[in-house]
Amino acid sequence: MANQNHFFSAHRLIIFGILLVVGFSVSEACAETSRAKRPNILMIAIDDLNDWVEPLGGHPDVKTPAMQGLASRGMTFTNAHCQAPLCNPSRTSIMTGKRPTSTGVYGLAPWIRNVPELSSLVTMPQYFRNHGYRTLIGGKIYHGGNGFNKSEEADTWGPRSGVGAKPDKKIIPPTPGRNHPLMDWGTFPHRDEDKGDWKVASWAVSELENMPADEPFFLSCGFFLPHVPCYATQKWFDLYPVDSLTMPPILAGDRDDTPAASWFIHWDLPEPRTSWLAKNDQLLPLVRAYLACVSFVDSQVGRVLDALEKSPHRDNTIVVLWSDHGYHLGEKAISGKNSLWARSTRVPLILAGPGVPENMRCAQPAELLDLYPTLAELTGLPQPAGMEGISLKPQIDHPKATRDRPAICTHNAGNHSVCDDRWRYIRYADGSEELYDRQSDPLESINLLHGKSISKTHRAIAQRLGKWLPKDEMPLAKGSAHRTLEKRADGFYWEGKKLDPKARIE
Ligand SMILES: [Ca+2]
Ligand SMILES: [Ca+2]
Repeated sequence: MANQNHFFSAHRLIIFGILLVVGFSVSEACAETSRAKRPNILMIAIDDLNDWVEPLGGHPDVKTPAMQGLASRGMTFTNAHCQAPLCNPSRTSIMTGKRPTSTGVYGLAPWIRNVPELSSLVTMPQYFRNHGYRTLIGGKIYHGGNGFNKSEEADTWGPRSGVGAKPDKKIIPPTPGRNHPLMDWGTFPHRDEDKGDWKVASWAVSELENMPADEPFFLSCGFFLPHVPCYATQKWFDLYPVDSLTMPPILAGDRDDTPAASWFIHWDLPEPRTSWLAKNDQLLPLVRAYLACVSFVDSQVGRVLDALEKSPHRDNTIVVLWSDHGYHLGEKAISGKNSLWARSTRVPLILAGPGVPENMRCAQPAELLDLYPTLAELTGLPQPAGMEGISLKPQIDHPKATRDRPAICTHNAGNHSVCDDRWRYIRYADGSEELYDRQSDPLESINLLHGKSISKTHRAIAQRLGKWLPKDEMPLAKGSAHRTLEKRADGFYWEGKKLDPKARIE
């Protein structure tokens, strides 16, 4: 019996051991499979691209076949808005999942790692790297580069973004202020291959062609155009003949019903105002150059998407395309960004790939900071901690389902727009307000809160949307600079200097 017992024990031990080994390798294999099977992410960011893309129909002449192709195989959010109408705060918000009002990053500086309270925020690529993704960043994803420890932000870095080939001197006449070198547009003899965005696209193509198959990847590819200077080669200008070019609707006196604070939020900028563009015959050349650059950058998006299509990753990669904010081309008396109207806040946001239906559109409000939690959900990862956006998965599954939460855009503390599926409510730091019915007034030209007889209905709508305004706003983070505006007890301060409330506005 003793022997038998011993035999049985040994036998059991062996079986147990075999089970352990088998069990271990099965669970290892499962972990490996699920890791390898997690969808990859290809994130394409575009700088200063407004809704002048085919999927959003913001300009009738625009030609963006690559973005249209992406839209046809995915979901276009037609009512998506940035959280700040400026590079650094918008990108900081997208990549950290936090609002500018929570980080205090409102200006072109600081970079989050230079702010002690923000330095340990886990950005989107870091989150995916922590979950086994190989992370790659090329071109313009973040705005600032000072204090950058590249290896902490991503595994692999591609080329920096940039203009690339430039003309010997500026093409347009000297612009107001300090004749900023970036304020330029037009064409001159050069090759597409010599542009910064061409190099960024080539890098992304090569990475896609050589991507290891055994781990999921998060590839971020950021294009610079149509950010100024809007240089493109002649062939892109030829797409937009001068004689038949459609000019954007620029309504005379459109700002007669907007408060002074609407000017203070973009007070002293290198981007010329419409009065200067008109006086210098630069309105049409700017519109044409911007369109040419949009089409050129679309062609670079196309090169990257083609490479994905030809790769073994085509069926297992989520593609997301966004722009950091919009751009005015003469509308509401300005060029540039830094406003709280649709021209500045409305952005392309397109998702495609596993878990996203083809050729769908969603008109519910969406925010760019929703991307981080959305991509976590679409890849089956746990929700990251501290997210202020919410996953867009409910809209992806049911595009017509109402989303209660509006899209909020902030330009320096106290100045916000709140956008639902019909209205836009704006409140500035001095309490002045605007309300637009985007259904009957898509150009947002009639401020329904202007004048003496404001309807009770409009007042009630403003009150309802006003409840969404951010509370407990952070003041400017340490190291804030450029395009900052503060409302102090004695008035507005632009970049630290007090504004004359009666200053002449042109
Ligand atoms: Ca930008
Ligand atoms: Ca107006």
